[in-house]
Amino acid sequence: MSELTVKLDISDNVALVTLNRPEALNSFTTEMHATLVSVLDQVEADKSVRALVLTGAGRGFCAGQDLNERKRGPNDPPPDLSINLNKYYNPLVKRLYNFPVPTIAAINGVAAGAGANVALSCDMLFAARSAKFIQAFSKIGLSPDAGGTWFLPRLVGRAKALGLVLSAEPLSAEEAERIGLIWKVVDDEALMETVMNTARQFAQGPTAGYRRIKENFAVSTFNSLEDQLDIERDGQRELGLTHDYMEGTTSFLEKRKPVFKGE
Ligand code: LHQ
Repeated sequence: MSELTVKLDISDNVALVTLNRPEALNSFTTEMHATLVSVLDQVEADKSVRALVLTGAGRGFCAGQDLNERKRGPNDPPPDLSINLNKYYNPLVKRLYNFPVPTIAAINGVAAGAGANVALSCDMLFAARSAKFIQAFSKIGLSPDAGGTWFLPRLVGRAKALGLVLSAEPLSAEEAERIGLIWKVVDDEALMETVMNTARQFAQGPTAGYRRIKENFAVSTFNSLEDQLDIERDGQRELGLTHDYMEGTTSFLEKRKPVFKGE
């Protein structure tokens, strides 16, 4: 049987999701999208999972859309690219952005086009020192999709965002960290260990609190300070009733390590 185009390994309450078309730098085919949907369904249904890691097999993270699927003969009708975005990329980006547990992108190599922007929908990005980010869209006459025009200006400001998108120049991992596009750059050989250690820490952490952090950040983009203060208050009211808040404060006062249940 041929290898799955997306692999799933669950251990220590962490789901490791690996895009697995290394021969094409893990670019997205329709089949890979469909497999990823079913993998994420499996992860979400498994309540033992308290952190998710997304990475790529081989030397790339993801080169965006597989352009072989976009091949067109002179007599073919013009494509409607929105169909694919509607069906796959947009739901994927929304799903990762709102995923109920912390998500980490382990950028093991080049992340181009929609591949770069799918990574940006994760909560924390670690990149191997040799990795690169390329907003490749303008090279093929497109504008960024998969959330690029939303994430980029928010993360790095208009000047850098437009520069990256219009030039389609590769951005090194070190520069990506410097301008605030990612959390951390890590030596290539240490990437997966660093990421998995972080994910395992999340998986033993206060999962309900993490979920609320993500939710509050997501809505803050559109809120006034007044509204956001109310949302923070309502969140603390709920979190104050959790086991993990009680455990967090009690363990601090008892000078011991907390044992969180995630609820
Ligand atoms: C690929 C790809 C690829 C197929 C590498 N497809 N084979 C678009 C349209 C429709 C709707 C939805 O949204 C989108 C969003 C998008 O994502 S548009 C942007 C699509 N992506 C790109 O334009 C990037 C294309 N790839 C590249 O520019 C380079 O491959 C990069 C800079 C990523 C890496 O360069 P290298 O390290 O020099 O590797 P390579 O080019 O030699 O690639 C290795 C192999 O992977 C090669 O195959 P081969 O059989 O010759 O070894 C490539 O053809 C294949 N590959 N990207 N997107």
